[in-house]
Amino acid sequence: MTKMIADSTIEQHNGERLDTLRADYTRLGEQLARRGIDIETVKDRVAGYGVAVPSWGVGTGGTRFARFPGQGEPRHIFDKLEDCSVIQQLTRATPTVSLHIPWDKVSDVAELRERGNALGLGFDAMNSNTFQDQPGQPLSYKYGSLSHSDAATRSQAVEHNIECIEIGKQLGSRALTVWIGDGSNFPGQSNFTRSFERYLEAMKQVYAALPDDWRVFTEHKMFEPAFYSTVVQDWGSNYLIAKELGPKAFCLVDLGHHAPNTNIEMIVARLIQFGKLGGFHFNDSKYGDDDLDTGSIDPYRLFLVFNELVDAEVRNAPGFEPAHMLDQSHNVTDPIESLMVSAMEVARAYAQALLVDRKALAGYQEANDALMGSETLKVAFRTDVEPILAMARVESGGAIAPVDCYRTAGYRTRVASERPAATAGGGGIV
Ligand code: LRH
Ligand code: MN
Ligand code: MN
Repeated sequence: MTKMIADSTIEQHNGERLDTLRADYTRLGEQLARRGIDIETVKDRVAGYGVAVPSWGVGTGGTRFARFPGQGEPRHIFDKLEDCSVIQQLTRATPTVSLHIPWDKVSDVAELRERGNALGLGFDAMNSNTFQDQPGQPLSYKYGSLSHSDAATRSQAVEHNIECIEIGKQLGSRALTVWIGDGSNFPGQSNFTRSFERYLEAMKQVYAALPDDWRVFTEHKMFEPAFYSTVVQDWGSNYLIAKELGPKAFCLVDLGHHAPNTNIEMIVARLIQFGKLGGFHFNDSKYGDDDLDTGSIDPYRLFLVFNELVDAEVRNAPGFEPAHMLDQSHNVTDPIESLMVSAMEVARAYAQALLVDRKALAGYQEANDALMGSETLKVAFRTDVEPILAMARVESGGAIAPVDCYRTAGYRTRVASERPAATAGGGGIV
């Protein structure tokens, strides 16, 4: 296997920290035992947890207004895979990559698959892109794609999605995520019903091209780039789509795609209850689709989402198999560091949710004891589970403190000397 960070660097890093970690882990184990929780069981479940890295997240500068390229930015999909493998090597929490076509230019699929294998990475959901025009594209998406008023433009968008499935099939992916920017900026610009009918008709063609063991995830987003109406704007429309399309269609919840204060964990619960939760794009936000690092603004909300997921997991909710992916991109950090931190934040939320005393919680809910219901969640959320996460990482070859280890390894400086500086440019809607 090709390793971007030398094993010796990780071993030395861990060696310097292992005694302290063992002491912290033992102490936490004792505390949890008093609460009737076996720390080893929690650690094993955390060790088995994985979240996919978005290929578009390893480049810097995906804001709407400007790009400020960082040092050693990936030049192409192979560089991106190497960056993703660093994230996986150090955190052991990101075994797969989610590609975005045609941002990821794939000319030789077999070579890409091989490279992924060599780096120890698999391929998660494929993402299509009909929210931008590409150079040389015959028909424009300026006025929409899968819901466009023009049948030929809709067909072009359908064909693109089918092409993404074809590439994904060869890579070992088993899902397609479809997000469209279709919508309108003026009342009267488009007919809500006709647009949605056209979208559904087009998506039925995409659905028909899915292999038997594939799923399609449709992703809703309240607004942007359209500012008056959006065709797939919320989980209600998304649920209708998944219902209309059939059993292989599910809803994807991107945490940044809701109005501020929306109760996202409740949306998650509803989708689970009706068997239509497909997966997540984890990120965080303060205002809109900010694509900030996961858990950087509201870690409690992330925990509450995971609380619903663990609730479904422990009661074996039928058809419950959500895909977990990150979706973030911004300007001010090294993206490898940000993605590592985000991956650890989702694993942390999972670990904390595993600590919830569900029996006690159910009792308080039955008894209408609101305060103790809330406290039961808070006790789990307040627990510092870092020793569990770190121990799970060390035991699978990762680093105790991935960001420190990454900095010591000097990876960014090394690739900066191999990869020519990217030029600054305009932003895009991502
Ligand atoms: C849209 C979105 C969607 C895209 C990605 C780049 O805002 O969340 O998932 O594919 O950003
Ligand atoms: Mn997204
Ligand atoms: Mn988004």
